Amino acid sequence: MDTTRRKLMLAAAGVGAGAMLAATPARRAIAAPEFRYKYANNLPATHPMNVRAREAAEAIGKETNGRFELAVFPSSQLGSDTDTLSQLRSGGVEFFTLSGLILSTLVPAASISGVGFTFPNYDAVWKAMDGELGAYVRQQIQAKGLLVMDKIWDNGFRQVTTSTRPINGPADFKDLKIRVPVSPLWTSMFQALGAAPTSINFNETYSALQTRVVDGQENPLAIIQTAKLYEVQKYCSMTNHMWDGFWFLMNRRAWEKLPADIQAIVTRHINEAGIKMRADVVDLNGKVQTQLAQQGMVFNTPDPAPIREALRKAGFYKEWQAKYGEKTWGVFEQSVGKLS
Ligand code: X2X
Repeated sequence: MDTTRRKLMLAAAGVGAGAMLAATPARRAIAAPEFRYKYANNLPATHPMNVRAREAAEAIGKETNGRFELAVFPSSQLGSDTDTLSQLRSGGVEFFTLSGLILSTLVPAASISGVGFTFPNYDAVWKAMDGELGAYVRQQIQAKGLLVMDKIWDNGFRQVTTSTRPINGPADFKDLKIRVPVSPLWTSMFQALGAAPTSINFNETYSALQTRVVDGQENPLAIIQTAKLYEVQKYCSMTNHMWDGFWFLMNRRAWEKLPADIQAIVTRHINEAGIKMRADVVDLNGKVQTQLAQQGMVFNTPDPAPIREALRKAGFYKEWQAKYGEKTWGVFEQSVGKLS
């Protein structure tokens, strides 16, 4: 190496070291956190998921004296669900809430809570998801190298919206171009109903509806409202065809880096936020229908029985029973009762 180059390199190293030294006291002065972890999700900032997550982040900051900062990224700001799941696995993102149905691309059993018309009401949901079925799914998630909080966060019971027609019964699904999240169970269910489902991540759903790539979608009312889907949809049919929830997932290496006291504080506040958001979502889903109607949506409530029967006739339940296998299906039926 010639001397000029060596001198330049030494100079560069010197500047670097000097800058680092200079930065240290400044950073102390503003009390930079020891840990700054990212929490990504796909919902608008106004949805209870993000309202409660921001509250939890603040409480965690206070209780750790600023040692731990939880940075909340709503609206798929860090990427689509599919992208974010990869980032979570690689450690680019530390926390992520994801529907069990979408997570099933990695953990097949995780979609089981989304089998159509499983839960008659929330009592049945929490009994299963805070009970044995949830524990079983969490085990399966951990077997794939991810960690997960105990309390699943609520998405809600899903309703069908379209720009073309209401769903009064199974016949109205025929050839309906409907957006579904990226998940084999979702696609299979709407195919069984005779619809033409397309897998689209949530961050592209509004524009897919607006440009008429698809004519319909299905989501709980709280999302139809907060994501403004009513702007690009006309009919809302209260099918309650499926309950959906979000597992609060964690990158294992990132989690294991945290001291036990910080882990305990984060765990407590995240689970508490999950419980609070469950109540908010139920509340919002209950009261937002009036608002959506004022914004021009036309509501109807079809009888669920013939829709469920159409699924059964198409062999949907049999097919998925075989796909999950005896073990998983056994835990499922123990939790929710016999399905077929
Ligand atoms: O993608 C959706 O429709 C959403 C927001 O409900 C889920 O995350 C499953």
